[in-house]
Amino acid sequence: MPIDARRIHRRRVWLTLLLLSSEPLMAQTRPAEPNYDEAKVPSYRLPDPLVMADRQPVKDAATWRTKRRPELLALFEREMYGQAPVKPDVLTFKTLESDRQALDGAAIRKQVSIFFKGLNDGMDMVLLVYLPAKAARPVPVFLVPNFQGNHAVAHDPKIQLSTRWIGPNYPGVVNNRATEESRGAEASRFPIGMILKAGYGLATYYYGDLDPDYDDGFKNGVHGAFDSFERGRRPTDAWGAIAAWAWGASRALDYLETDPDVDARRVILMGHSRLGKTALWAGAQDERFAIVISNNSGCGGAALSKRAFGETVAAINRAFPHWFCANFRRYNGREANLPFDQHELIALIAPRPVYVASAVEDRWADPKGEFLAALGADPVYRLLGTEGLPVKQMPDVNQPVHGTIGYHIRSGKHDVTDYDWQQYIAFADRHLRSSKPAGDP
Ligand code: GTR
Repeated sequence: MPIDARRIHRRRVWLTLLLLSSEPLMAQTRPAEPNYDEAKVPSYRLPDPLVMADRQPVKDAATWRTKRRPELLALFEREMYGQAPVKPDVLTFKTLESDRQALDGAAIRKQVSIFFKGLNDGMDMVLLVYLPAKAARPVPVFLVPNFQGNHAVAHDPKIQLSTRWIGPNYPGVVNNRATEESRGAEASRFPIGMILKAGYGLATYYYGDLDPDYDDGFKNGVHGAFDSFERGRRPTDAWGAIAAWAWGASRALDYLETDPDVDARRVILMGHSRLGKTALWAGAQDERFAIVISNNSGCGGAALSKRAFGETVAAINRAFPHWFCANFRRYNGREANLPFDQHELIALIAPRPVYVASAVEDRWADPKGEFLAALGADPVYRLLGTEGLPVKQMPDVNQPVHGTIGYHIRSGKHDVTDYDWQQYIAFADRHLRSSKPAGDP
């Protein structure tokens, strides 16, 4: 064949291959209209958290603990979030800055680098900690990952400006880097004054310290640093970004355990939206967290997947292919095949107090699905001797319910508001103000 003809032939073959390969892909990725109609929610059966995979019933706390809980944990790990490495034994901490007169004397501030490989090699996360200056120490602490860098949680010029990649649409971010204009941009979600006044500390880390939130083929962040797979082939149950951000929450707690000003047995992990998903997964795995709070976490967080209301498994995997492990894609459009649902993720936190919060206008996150998942966890909480969720029906708007499972749906949109924080502080007071941390065996 003459060279030109060969070139044309090659191009034809290539085009045919491209068409063939992209067709199923296009069919799969064509955005489906989200369903917001209750009448169109598919009929589904929720798996019973108190029945083992081999259909044996779970009748006592010991069977839950030794058999069912590990079974469920492994299922979520394999099919959804992926497997994260264990705590590195070379973890080290370095206090970058501390001030016992911060925020006009109201707070102790600390900024601590947590080096994952024990080296100052860029593989670290920076934890920002504020503690009430006047409270009796050690104090309980809310640990809350942030979206825009530690400098964005308060108008405090002493907070180190993050130098990492940051999402492009945030205030003051230029070329995916923070500028001075970024300071305090996320402050409305971190009412530090309210938290300190209630006697709690706040610890926060930028989730992008663990893994930048875009699909980079798992080259950057902790994936790049820790992954070494046989022949470079990434297993279908390798950790996604949510698992990495959750792993960071546990590393933050590793540090907090060493801080004499902090009561590490009373650390409340709270996260919003994708970081609410993160909080639930971290809290499910790491039983050191005394309370776990999911704020508007939606699909892949507190909301039941099988309802396919608002954001669906296919929609989330399509928009964020790096969030979950590859196995989770098998359930795109096939929620009925999921051998678990998110009520069982919440149940993994039992008997420790857990709080699920929704917002009326946050239909994308399926508030009803979030409530039903909290309710679906209730039998496990009761088996373990707690009061579980004290209601069977979804409460009215702005009528919080605080059992061992807490729930509220507030008016307004997808966000974290002072109202939400008032509930979280009241919930934490209720469970942690006694001498013995709740859920302590
Ligand atoms: C949305 C996503 C949600 C939620 C949210 C957020 O785009 O579909 O699952 O995580 O982002 O994190 O703000």
